[in-house]
Amino acid sequence: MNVMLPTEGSEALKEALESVDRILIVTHVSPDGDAVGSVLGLRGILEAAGKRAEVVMADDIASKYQFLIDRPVLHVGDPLLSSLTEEDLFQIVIFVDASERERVGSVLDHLHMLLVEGAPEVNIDHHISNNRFGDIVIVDPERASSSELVMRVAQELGVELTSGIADQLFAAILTDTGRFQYINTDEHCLRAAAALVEAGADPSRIAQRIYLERPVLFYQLLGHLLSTIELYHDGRTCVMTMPRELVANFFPDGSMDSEGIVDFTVQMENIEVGIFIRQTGEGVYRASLRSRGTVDVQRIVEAFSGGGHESAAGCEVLGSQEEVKERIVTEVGKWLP
Ligand SMILES: [Mn+2]
Repeated sequence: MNVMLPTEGSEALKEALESVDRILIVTHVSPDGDAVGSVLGLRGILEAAGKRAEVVMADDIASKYQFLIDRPVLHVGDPLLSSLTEEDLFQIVIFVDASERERVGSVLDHLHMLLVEGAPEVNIDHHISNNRFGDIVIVDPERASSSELVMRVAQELGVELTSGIADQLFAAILTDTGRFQYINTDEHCLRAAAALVEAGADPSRIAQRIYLERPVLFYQLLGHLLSTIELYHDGRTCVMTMPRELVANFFPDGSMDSEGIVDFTVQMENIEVGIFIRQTGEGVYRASLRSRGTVDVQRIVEAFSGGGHESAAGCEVLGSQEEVKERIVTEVGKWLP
């Protein structure tokens, strides 16, 4: 099949969806709350519109988001996927919350086996760094989360949100705005959140499941991490580091979830930029940056080929811990007012 494609917007998507029955949904590696909530919500919306939709991911969904899963997602190599017949192949693929195709990781290499030839690619995202790949592009960097764009799709299709879908989409907004605290928190995402609560989302339950059920060990480790805090640039830049050996002491099974730790680096007086550096491999470090608003950290990580948003961004840097720290701190210094 060959869908003729207008290029921009949810109307184009609606048109394309009219001629397909089987839809594949993919998102970025290490899926965060926005990725998980948005793909699950989108799957539910498409199913409500009478389509068959499946989510395929490179990585597992973190345990704190698993309460959002109404039906399992698929992974590359799942028997169900390797046994697809010609008639089962997906007719369109929707990338969600991925600033470029490569962000979906190993799923990308398998797409050709899952899709009919010429299947259009849809790009739904809110990263300013999105490279506008795909045949149908629904990219709006003004939105705080991808889930708000998924809500637009629901509207376009005339699908009414169930409380389950509302929970998924609410979790996405909640996490991508840092619980409505990051500078991307605006009237649009708050209105979207209100609409989701009206549709049955339960904000308190969602927040409790995501933020208030971390293992005690996490907080014991956090105590050590807080003591690694160093300040630079007259106390306007905060750096926290997480050595791999320390993590291994507390979580020898590798189940450590470091999401959200970076937020502690911007919770002190006078801080403009917070940096959290963790080792991910031999001589490989992952840095997460947060801004309180005066500095655009997505511009800072560009120097290291990273990506993200104005107030939250990340990158990978090679070297020793000291070298990595120094390079990033120096780069931050160039952008501080
Ligand atoms: Mn997002």
